[in-house]
Amino acid sequence: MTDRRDFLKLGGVAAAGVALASVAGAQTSRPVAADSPASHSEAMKALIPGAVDEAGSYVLPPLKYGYDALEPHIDAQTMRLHHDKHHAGYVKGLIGAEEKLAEMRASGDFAGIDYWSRKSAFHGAGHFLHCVFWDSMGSGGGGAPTGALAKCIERDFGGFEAFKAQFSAASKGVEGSGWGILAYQIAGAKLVIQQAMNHQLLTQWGLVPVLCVDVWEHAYYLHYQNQRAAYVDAWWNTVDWNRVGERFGMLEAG
Ligand code: MN3
Repeated sequence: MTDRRDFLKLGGVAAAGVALASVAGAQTSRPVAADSPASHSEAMKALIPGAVDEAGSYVLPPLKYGYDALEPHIDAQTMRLHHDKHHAGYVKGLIGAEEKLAEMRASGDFAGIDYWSRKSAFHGAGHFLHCVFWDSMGSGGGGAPTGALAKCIERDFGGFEAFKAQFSAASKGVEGSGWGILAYQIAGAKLVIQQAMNHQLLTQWGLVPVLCVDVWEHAYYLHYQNQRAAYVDAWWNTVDWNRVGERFGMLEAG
């Protein structure tokens, strides 16, 4: 019991330190390993843009464009509900799951481990994918990628049209709620397309999402009703290939 109290006390001190650093306006209050340059840490964080604040706490990143910026392809009301309510719910859920896991470690009582591990995976994957989703879109989007990303798509899928056909088919075909995801596979240093059910099921390990489309009904039902395919076809017009290419460039450089 003494060990546990000491642990909690230490944890409290560490938490207070982080809070004080945040109040003082420190750029980075999360310690960085001595052999890990801060620039590397920032680059890694940028892969899932806006997912955490300067203190390393999960936050809902603001949209970088207006709610109506993606019209007529994605309507403003859908964007407002999707971002402000649905995505916010995943952030709250992830924070709550991690708090519960910390409570379990502190108490030594892991009776709820299955439930809270599942919640952590669900809400965490949901939070991270939405960060990439918002960041990959913009007004005046569409077209095709250029540069290194275009070359990699050519190499790994046999051309942009073949890639687009597979990505569209995968996204339209997700059973129930989920995502179509273009991801960088670390093991093979190549691009792969995945179907995720919910946010976290059916994907390989060691993938970093580069571009993804949300095919949960909350992403399209107000405007497209049951026509998911029409939504996916229209969604291509929102893709900000410059941003997607920048994200791919960070991975390729790593
Ligand atoms: Mn969603």
